[in-house]
Amino acid sequence: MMTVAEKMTAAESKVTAEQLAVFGGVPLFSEPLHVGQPVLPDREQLLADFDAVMRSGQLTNHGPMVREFESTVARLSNVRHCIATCNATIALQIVARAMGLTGEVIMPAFTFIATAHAMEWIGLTPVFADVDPATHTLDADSAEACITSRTSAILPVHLWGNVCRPEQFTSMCKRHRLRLLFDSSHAFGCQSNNVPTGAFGDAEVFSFHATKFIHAFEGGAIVTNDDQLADRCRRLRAFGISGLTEVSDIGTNGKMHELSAAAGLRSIKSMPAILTANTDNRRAYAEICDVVSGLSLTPVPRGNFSNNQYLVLTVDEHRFGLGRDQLVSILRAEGVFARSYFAPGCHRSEPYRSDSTGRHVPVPLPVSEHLLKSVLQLPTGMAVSVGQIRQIGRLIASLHRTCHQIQRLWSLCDGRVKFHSADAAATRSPAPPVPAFREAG
Ligand code: T4K
Repeated sequence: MMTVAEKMTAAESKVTAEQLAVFGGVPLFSEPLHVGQPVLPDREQLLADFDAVMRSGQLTNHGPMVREFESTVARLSNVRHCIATCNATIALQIVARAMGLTGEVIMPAFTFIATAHAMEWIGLTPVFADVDPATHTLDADSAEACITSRTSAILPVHLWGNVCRPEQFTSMCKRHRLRLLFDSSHAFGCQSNNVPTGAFGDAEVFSFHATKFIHAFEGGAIVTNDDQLADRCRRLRAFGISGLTEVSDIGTNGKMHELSAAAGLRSIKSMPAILTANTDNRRAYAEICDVVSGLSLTPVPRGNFSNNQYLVLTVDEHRFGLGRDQLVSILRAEGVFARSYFAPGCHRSEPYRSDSTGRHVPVPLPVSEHLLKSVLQLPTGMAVSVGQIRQIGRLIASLHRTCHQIQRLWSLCDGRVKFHSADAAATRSPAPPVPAFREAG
């Protein structure tokens, strides 16, 4: 039986491949570190806010907390209207309906499935274009090549908080008379050339899901400077009702409730501290990439200010010595719950992959295909310390040093070490060690 101190030493010094948890060694972290672990607000303060909501008796239907949340988000985004919703997926649907979109909507193939499903759910056809290799956001030329007489809108995504070049898409949409809607789920608090996200295009949509930079447990928001569009979104968010009884539209129930708004407001108060932690963490991860060949950190585009909520690494298998899926499996076994968002890609997910008409994928997607196989996201946020990132750095450096040994052991395991291949089973705890390995070796 190892003592706690011995266990810690063993976990800290992964000098040889045999010491890796994936081959039966002691995991580096006994409590897994996650991508997107929510930043919890101060409990006392949040409970006091909840108590105020309860005492007011107004639990939902656009009460004072939601109104304050909306005005705060609008102010921070420098935009006239904010329409808070129960999540970003519903927000995308509401705004697409409010814009009167029809036919096809062009979006990146490399995004969370909600971008596509939100459109498909309301009878629109998602059309997937490729992304830029440096920023991972929608490639303007590829998007333009997808435009047909059926296209009604372009839906770029500020992926990882990297703000798409708005002027490029604005002029393209003007030229082709299309609506421009940004999926800004990752980009609350980000800026492009000192302009905050929120006022680009006809409208933008933020997500305030628990895993996001700023969260309301669940939540979303539509932001726009278009007065008419905002009015229509407000109506569609609440059943299409205008006034007390009159129904003027087919609406849904997309409202945010008061407790969510209270949590969102608390989260916004922590924004400076979260930004500092994310920036420090980014710096610590950048130091790892500086010294380990074959790993690169997705850069923040020039002129952008990022909330740094996602730390995205690209693995060059040839130079690093291990493939992305292999690295994710090894890290997870060590308690570093890396993700491989958004493999296998929207175009390879149902119902789009089985559609035989080809209408979803009219252009080649080489960059998306490459990124879907080579990028991973590492834990960050306030739940992860710079010290822990340095431990991850030492581990990764040692993986690179011992990659040949790892590959040899891996092949000896003869399939007992499972390659991580998709994030479907991602919420499971780290893979159990492979006890039979040493017999094989
Ligand atoms: N567009 C884009 C580009 C998006 O990325 C998203 C959502 C949307 C639209 C739609 O936004 P919403 O309709 O959700 O507002 C997450 C989120 O569910 C989803 O909001 C997000 N994007 C997507 C990228 O990721 P997972 O698969 O990461 O969630 P999960 O449950 O695996 O959580 C990650 C880790 O965080 C867990 O391993 C443990 C920890 N965690 C998570 C939650 C929810 C906690 O500790 N506590 C928690 O409450 O999906």
